[in-house]
Amino acid sequence: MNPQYYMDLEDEFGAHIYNPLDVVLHRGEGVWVWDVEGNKYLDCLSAYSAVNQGHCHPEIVRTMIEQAQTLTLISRAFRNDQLGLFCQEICKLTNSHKVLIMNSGAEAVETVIKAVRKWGYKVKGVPQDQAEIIVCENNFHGRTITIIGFSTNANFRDGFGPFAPGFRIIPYGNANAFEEAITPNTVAFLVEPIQGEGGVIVPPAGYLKEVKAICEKNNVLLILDEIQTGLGRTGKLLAEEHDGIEADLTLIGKALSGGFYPVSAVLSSTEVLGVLRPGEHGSTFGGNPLACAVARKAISVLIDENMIENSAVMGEYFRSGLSDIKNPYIKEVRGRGLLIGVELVPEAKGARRFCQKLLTQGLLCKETHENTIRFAPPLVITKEEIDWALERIEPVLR
Ligand code: IF1
Repeated sequence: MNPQYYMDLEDEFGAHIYNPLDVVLHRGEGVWVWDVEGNKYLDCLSAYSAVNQGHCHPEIVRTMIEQAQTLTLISRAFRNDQLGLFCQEICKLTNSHKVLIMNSGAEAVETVIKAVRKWGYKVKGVPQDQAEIIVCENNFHGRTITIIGFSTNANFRDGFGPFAPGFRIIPYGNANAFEEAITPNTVAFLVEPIQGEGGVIVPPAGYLKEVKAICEKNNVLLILDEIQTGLGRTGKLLAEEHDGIEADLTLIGKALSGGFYPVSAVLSSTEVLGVLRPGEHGSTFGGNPLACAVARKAISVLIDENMIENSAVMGEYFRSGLSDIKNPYIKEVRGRGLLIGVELVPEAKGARRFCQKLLTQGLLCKETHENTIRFAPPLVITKEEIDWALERIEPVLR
């Protein structure tokens, strides 16, 4: 069928919560996707970094089919033979002692808010219901009421109040502002190592290291939201490695399942996650055998096929290729690994029209924060595929 048929159906029966580009996709393989008319595109968004392993990775497909024919969901009222193996593997990989498995990224964020508040009351001695969590301007941590309550983006929060109290907003990238915002009731600092939706904002070198030291001095927990930056996206398993630190709690999601299934996780220690007792948290699908089997395989192909190293090398190559484009429209090329933002000057009149033009040239990109084009292809991308992309990006930006 022609794409208009699908677009009309979606527009008539689907809630209009997105403003998608007019392309109807049908199939994906590696970095490539095809629309319903057979046109081929290089995916430079990777479903917002949920498809780091490439579309429909054959190994994960095989594992998903096998597990789906064996056991998918039996609730946490009983144990299953995939959860313990997944918990051990993900803890060992990230040097964590305890992990709590959830489904969406926002659920992991909501979970960590519950855990650090309870830690504040039970361990730090903060008075009941007085816990404060510090967050940054331009943050993106999900779409639930609690989370949009501390968003600074009017689009994400207008019309959805009233919101949950207990959050304090500071500028991103400024360790002094963080130290000044701490009170005796502060239990945690929730921050992205690189602000994805905020426009691929990389903080000053050493920011996270400074922040970690301030946390330790003030008995405040550092929560790094690595749901977008984690699992190889920035050229390291976790973006925190660029600063040589370990967060007290780390959130991962998206590519944790290779884009096959919603799986998220809160990685931490016994001291913090130990404050949650049986019956105090949970979810129908959290930690189910299908999710765990898929996630185990998604992690193992990420490591075995050397995708993290490839992200570092190809990210460098892609960023330098973009920086070589001499064009008055380009204000800055920034990012780490294969999380790249090309910020355009205001005279370029916004990034969306370039994404529309790139679409006609066979590239799928998404603007972030009106003036920045985000380039985040799957981590399996090759040098030849980047050259193919650059050959098309350069004339469009001219
Ligand atoms: C949408 C943005 C990206 C995230 C970080 C938590 C979550 C996300 C750092 C929540 C999710 C997604 C959500 C999706 C678009 C996309 C997005 F534009 F919204 F902000 F990537 F930048 N922490 N980001 O990036 O995870 O509940 O979605 O599984 O909502 O439009 P989720």
